[in-house]
Amino acid sequence: MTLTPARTAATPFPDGFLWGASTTAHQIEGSNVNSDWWRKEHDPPAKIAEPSLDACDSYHRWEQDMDLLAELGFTDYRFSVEWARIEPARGYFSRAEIAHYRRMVEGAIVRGLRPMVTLYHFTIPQWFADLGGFTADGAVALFARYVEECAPIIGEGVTHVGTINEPSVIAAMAGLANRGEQGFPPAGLPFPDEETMHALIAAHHTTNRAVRAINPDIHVGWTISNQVYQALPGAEEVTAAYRAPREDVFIKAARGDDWIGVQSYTRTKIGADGPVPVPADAERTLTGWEYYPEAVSRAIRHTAELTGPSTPLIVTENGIATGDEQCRIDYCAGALDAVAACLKDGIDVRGYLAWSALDNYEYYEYYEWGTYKATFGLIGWDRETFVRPPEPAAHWLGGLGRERVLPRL
Ligand code: IFM
Repeated sequence: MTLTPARTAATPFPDGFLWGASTTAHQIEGSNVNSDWWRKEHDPPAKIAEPSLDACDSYHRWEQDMDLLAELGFTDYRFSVEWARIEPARGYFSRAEIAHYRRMVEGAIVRGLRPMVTLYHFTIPQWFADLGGFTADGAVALFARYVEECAPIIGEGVTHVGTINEPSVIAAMAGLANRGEQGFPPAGLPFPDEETMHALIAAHHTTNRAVRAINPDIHVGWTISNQVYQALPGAEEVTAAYRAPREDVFIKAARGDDWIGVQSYTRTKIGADGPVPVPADAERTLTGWEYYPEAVSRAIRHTAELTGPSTPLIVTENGIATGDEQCRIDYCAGALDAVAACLKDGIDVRGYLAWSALDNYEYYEYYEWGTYKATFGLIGWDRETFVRPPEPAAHWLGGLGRERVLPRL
């Protein structure tokens, strides 16, 4: 079955536009046993709905995944390398895991997929967590040493490297943990741990330089979660104050980078007393978020305002958790209309990578990762056999990549 969107294609991709899908190691590889998340998933007080276990076994099946993406028409693949595998014990770097990720980079290139590599996407080695994570003494230097050890993976043929994924969410989770709280509030993000925030910004700047030292031709950036905070009438100042430590500080830290990743899915309305929960009658996705395809355009415009014209933008995540394929196509078509409008307005958007290539270990309601029920995948998979059928949206989106056009407004 191939579903088609209501709109027809119109805007040509600019030259070199990245057209792909994103994943991350822990959410798809399976058995990430040396990571802090694996430990948390098996810790009853953490109340995680289900552990990640095998995930979709992409650690062993990455070639099939890349075959599918290339056959579908995508030209770019964003994936992460897993620090907990590469450095499972402090100072011990696994040559086998480094070779594994290098094979993935080369495997992408031979299939015509440009690899975009994330160095840190939410999971850290257990030994690093035990030290105290990013606020421990010497933490930034330890992260930088790991990045330097990734040189054989990213040194040749990798065009884009992302240092840290969604630092605002990491700082928010650290804030929750420090206060002994569990679960996100019903709207908005928890207040961040400010020490973690500053450490992550320092880690980004340090490793940005480290990656350039490995290969100055690599385009380095980081990828920022954008909650599309919208002020209700009269709440403009409250909104700006709410957003500043949760989002703007990380966007501003990207000034001067080669690019910044924009990641958005929904919006958050802010009233005089702070975030307003999504009304009960609003259309929601499987994560409980409001259905709001325009999010990406709001996120792009806000990011561009803060970084200025000299920092190109790439949509590094955008998509929807749904079991309804027509809904997935409609959401993506709406989002791409918005991207096309931003391009027409002269904003320097250099790519669109959908979240996610595969169904994966995800958010649930207002909690952190912990379920396979929130299906974001362009490609599904059977939990017994791991057989991976592409969804109709994958054929549609990949087809746009072949045509090199975006939907019309
Ligand atoms: O799955 C996550 C990803 O790890 C970070 N950005 C949001 C995605 C969708 O929930």
